[in-house]
Order: sequence, then structure tokens, then C-alpha cells
Amino acid sequence: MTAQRSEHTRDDPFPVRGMDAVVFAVGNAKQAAHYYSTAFGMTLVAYRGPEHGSPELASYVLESGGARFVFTSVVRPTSEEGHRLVRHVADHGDGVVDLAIEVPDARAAFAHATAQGASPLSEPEELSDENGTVVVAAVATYGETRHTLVERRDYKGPYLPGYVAASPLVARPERRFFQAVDHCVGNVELGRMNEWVEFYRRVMGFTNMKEFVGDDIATEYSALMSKVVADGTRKVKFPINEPAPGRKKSQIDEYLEFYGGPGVQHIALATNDIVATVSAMREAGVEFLGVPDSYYDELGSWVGETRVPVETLREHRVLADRDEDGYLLQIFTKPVQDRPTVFFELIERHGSMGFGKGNFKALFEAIEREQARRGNL
Ligand code: TYF
Ligand code: FE
Repeated sequence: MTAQRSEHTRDDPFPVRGMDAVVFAVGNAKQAAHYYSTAFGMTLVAYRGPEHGSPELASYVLESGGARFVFTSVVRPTSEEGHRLVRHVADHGDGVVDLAIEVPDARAAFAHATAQGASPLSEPEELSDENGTVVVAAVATYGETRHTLVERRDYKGPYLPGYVAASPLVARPERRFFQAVDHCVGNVELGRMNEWVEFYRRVMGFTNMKEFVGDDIATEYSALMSKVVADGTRKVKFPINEPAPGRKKSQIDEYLEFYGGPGVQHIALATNDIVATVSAMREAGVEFLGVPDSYYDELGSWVGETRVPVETLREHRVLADRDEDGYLLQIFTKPVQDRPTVFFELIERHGSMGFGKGNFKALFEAIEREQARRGNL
């Protein structure tokens, strides 16, 4: 109790413990659970469905270290929530419905957020089972995305009350592919980025990180603007993109068109061996964006010493960037569904707290090649 209370300080009205889960609404959660097991090396740990008193929804909870994904699909809609999720999948395709945040006190977090103007979606509610008690509440963010605020107290169950422990669908990989969610990126409409940055500042006390994509980069390389907000501990980082007028159709406009509005664009996953992870995921059929060979001809001269030599980065098409704090290695998947919407990033950080600013040109050109291939440029 004192430990919980001590996280509340006068200067942090909205303390967070980290990301609790990324929750996806999909057409077929059973198959999604299989894909994220085989292709992302994740492990099924919990399930809730018709066999266990939930006739309406089937939800699969997968973990990789501290990263937790939940895949929900509708078996037969009966309630308001079931119809909402049916509509979400119809309107947006498979996508993220909830960036759930773990907080020390969900009631206080909800009260603060709503007092600061966040739209309440679900009042604080205590959920209990034999494993303990969890308090959850939810507020709205961009598009039809929400933030559930999860207070876990001493909860010992595999996820939330109502879920049962489940066995892995396939053998666990020898090595974890990734161990945490590094950041979650939202795409919002033209001209709305600053409003959402202000939303996170006001509602959650998040602050601007210095990295951003301004007009200069937007018009020269691509057509987007981006700013990053984060909590005081930087465990939760939310970049926000908006389309910008550019030479070509913005990748953000393509997303907004195919997603049917604002939503989560990419989830970045922290790994400590990006080369091994990319190799394993490629082996399992995951497609990554490629950069031209010339990127690596120049890389060696400015990026300096990295854990893996530039020739290995070249072989795996991994990007690298360095700033005053250190360096990072990163790579991006192609969209993981038929709609050109949600994709993933793998990121291996060595000191750098950035997002790969030095790669924006190469990355955005790679994305544009994919847009052109799809006929959306
Ligand atoms: O999260 C970021 O800011 C980086 C860069 O469409 C980025 O991963 C920004 C926009 C985008 C793809 C990547
Ligand atoms: Fe990113």
C-alpha cells in the first residue's frame, strides 16, 4: 500500500508502471494466436472463450518477456461490446483497439484523466477471482482506440479475472524474439497531431521527447509530421504521426484511407539480438522492408562501432542510427494484414533513446516503394 502510494508524487499526477497489453480486435483470433506464436515467437498463456463462460468473445493472451498481446474476435455478438468489436473489424480490419497501460491506482488515474477532459469509456470496476483483484477503467484516445487503465494489485492469475491459463500452441523458441513493447505509434488526421500531443500532456502528464519529424524532413523525404510523447520514466512512449503535404501521397493518408480513420500504425518491439530475431521471423515467413545496398555503403562512415558489423546489418537489411546518447538498430515489417495498415518494428537500443531519425529518408523511401507497388502513391 505504501509502495503504491509512494508512486504518486506532486509532480506526477498520472504515474504509470508500463504498457499492460496491446489488444487487437481481429476476424479470427484463433489463427492470429497461431501466427504470433509461430512467426513472432510469442507464447499463449491465457484464454477466455465460450468453453469458459464467455459465449460472445474469444480472447487469446500471448507473451514474449514483458510484452503482452491480446487477440479478440467475436464468436456471436450479443452485447454492446460484441457489436462494437464486430463493427471495429468491419470498419478497420484487424487492428489495435486498446493500448492498455498498467497504473498503480486505476481510480485515481481515471479521475485525473477525465477531469482533464479525456472521454470516459468505462468507469472503474473491480474484477476478482481466486487469483486476486484487478481494477480497470478506460478512456478514449484517437479514432476508436482506447486506453484501459489496469491496476493489478497483487493479482496472481495469467491475465485478468475470467481468463484461464492456457498451454503454448507451439514449442517455445530457444531464444525470445523480443522482450518488451518499446513504443506504440498512432496515425491521426491532417492538422491534428498537436492536439493529440496536448491531450497526452494534459491528461497523462506525458512530455514531448526531443525527436520529431518537422516540415523539413516531411517535404523532402516523405509526407508526415511526427512528435513523441512519453511518461516521466519513458517506459510508455507514444509517437503521433499526421500526414503532411508532400511531393507524393503521404503514407499516413494511405493508412487513414485503408484503416478508415485514425488508429495505431506500428508497435515497436525491443530485442537484444535483432539479427537473430529477424532471421527467425524471416524463416517463419514475415516480410520486412528493404533498403538499397547504397545505404550500407555510407553507413560505416558515420555510425561508428556497433555490436554487429555493418556487413551483417547489410546482409539482414537492418538499419542503424546514432545520436549523442548511443546507437540503435531497427527494422520494419511490411503491413501484417491485407490492408496497408498495422506493421511492426524491431528495435535494439544501445543507449540511444531516439527513434531512428537518421533512417527516416531511407525508411520513408522504402515505404514509398511499397506504396507504389500497391498502387497507392
Ligand atoms: O516510431 C518512429 O517514430 C519511427 C519512425 O511511418 C517512423 O519508427 C515514423 C513514421 C513511420 C514509420 C516509422
Ligand atoms: Fe517506431
